[in-house]
Amino acid sequence: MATHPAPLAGSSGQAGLERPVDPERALRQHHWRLFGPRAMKPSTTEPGRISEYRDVDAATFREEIVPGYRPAVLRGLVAQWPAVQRARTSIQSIGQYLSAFDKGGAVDVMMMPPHVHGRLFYSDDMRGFNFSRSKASIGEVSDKLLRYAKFEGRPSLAVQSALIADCLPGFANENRLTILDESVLPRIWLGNAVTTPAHFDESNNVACVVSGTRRFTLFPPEQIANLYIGPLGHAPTGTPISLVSLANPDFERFPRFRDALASALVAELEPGDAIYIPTLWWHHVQSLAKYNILVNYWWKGQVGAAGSADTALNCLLHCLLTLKHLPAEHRQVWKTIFDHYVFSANAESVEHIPVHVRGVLGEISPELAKQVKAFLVSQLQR
Ligand SMILES: O=C(O)CCC(=O)C(=O)O
Repeated sequence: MATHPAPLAGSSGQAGLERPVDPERALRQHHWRLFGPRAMKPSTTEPGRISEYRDVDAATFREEIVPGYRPAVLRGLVAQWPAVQRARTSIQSIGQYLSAFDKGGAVDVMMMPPHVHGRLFYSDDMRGFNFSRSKASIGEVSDKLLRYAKFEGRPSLAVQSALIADCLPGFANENRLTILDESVLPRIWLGNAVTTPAHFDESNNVACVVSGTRRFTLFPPEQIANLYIGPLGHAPTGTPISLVSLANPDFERFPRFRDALASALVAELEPGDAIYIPTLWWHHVQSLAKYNILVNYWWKGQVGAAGSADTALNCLLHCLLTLKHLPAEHRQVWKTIFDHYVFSANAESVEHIPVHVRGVLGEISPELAKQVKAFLVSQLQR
């Protein structure tokens, strides 16, 4: 057996411990405990499977799948991509293919020591994270992964959501996704066996597996309380994550996680397959091979087209600052006000106001949005 490979340059953080357990097996065991033998039988009606489609076209995707607001596996969606063909040949072949597009653009690289077993997480005291960061080009990361693939007990490497236009110019011309508008820009996720803990994104997502195998475990948005979500503004992957290890759940500390598992949906994707993850659905993603590539497309708003960068999480932060500490009866009134204007708003709630003075209660033009944002900035600086 070869010796341990040299790690990437970069300072090392404290590392958490994670035993590598097959999460799908763990999930089945939990189903067994919760539902008994019926839940163990593999069948087409087995709970926990995501609906599967083959040969999906843009119309089916936009008119049937997206409006359902349920995840869907899109088998073989990008099977014809040259990148997928190369990945099916060998990891060396896809590595060469990627490197040919590399013009030296640097991306963020996360590196975890071997004993972390690839789970991106916090450091033990949760002040920091269990990985170090460095910069490298995609070609450099790919070469390192190919070298690491020859060793056991290797460090874990992950490049996450790097804009392909910046780091691999030309790749997107040869590997096109036909079900979305071209304004939705692809991003690359490159790494070895890495686990991204359950989190949500404020965008819809089509994620396409190019190389390796990826296991997606999805939880419906309403499972938030059962997932034990960590800090809002401080998370290893940007958006808040579940603190529970899916591979090795601590049910004493996180008892409600059993309920989350009961509603989890699982899919395993091979090169050429894709998954649609609706916005705000929690997703836990495990890359299983020694060399994995995902290309994903995030969009907001209108189906399939690039959307605005506004984030409702900022709005939540502002609410936490301003509303959470009010007396309960005042919060209740604000709940009614928010319902009236936002969550249950309808045409009736503003029809008594002349159109030309409705302001933010009417149609919000780009110009008005700009003015309101400038106003909010000035208010927040006081
Ligand atoms: O593949 C991964 O590790 C995470 C992917 C993900 O979170 C996403 O596509 O939004």
